[in-house]
Amino acid sequence: MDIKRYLREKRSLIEKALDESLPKTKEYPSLIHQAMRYSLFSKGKRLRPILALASAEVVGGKIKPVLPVACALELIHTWSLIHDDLPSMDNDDYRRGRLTSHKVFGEGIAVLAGDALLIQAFRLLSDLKSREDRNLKLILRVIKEISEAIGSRGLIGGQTIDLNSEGKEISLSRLKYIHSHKTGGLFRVALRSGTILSRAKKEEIASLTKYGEALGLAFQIRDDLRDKDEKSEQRKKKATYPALLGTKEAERLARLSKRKALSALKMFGERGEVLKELAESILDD
Ligand code: GRG
Repeated sequence: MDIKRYLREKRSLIEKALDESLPKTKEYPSLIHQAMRYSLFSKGKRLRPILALASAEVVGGKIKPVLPVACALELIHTWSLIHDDLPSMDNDDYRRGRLTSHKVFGEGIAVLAGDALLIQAFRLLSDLKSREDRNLKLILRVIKEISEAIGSRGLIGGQTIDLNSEGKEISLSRLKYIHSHKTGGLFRVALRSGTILSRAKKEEIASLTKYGEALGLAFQIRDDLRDKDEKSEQRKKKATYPALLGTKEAERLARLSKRKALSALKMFGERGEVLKELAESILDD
């Protein structure tokens, strides 16, 4: 399968749907719409929406009913990045190859742009006019799972423990908690949303959940390994897999997680090929 072509096609679908999902820049108050679009349309890889669409295809579902959920996940991801970059969090000046939102628009507008993206995600998820009634229960289930993945028991919980661990030595289980909640949760729910909306069987949902969890962990360790030589003061305060386990052990854990992700695809046979290739391209080792 030609994964590069697959990614190009899916990205173009997603970009168009994302554009339609937000108010135009000119709409009053223009400043907030400008800030929302500035962060959303910088160079994101769109991994979470692609995973949601691919998971639907793997279980024989259609793309169209999953597209609003895929976009909502990207809006949510962008909210988390804007807020993660704020001076009170990671204090980063650059994101996705350009200045962070607060550097361009000021801290107040950056906070609001993140909030507005998060709220627009739920507006999109609950936009039922084009949906069939028989899907309503499934959509509610997906909204619930996404809320759980990003609330105080999910992403915000992970960020809380991360903030509270800065500059301290932490255990491996705490590090795992931080990353499975900060990063893993959105991967996991992306895979689950696509399969739930495609009316997949329980065993299929369970296997793709395992794939999402293992992929999320491997992705986080790879990201830590790539950043490990970065010397910023903020980065040095952070606990990472290579800092805690050493580079070799972190690499071993990343390989192990990748193998786990791939073995969760066994039951799908050839249909799982796209997720296999996606894992290879995301983890590129
Ligand atoms: C909501 C207050 C608040 C905080 C958010 C979850 C979180 C806390 C922050 C996530 C920020 C972060 C840097 C997480 C590490 C995972 C990671 C490498 C994210 C970047 O994901 P990519 O590579 O980014 O998919 P692109 O730009 O391609 O979308």
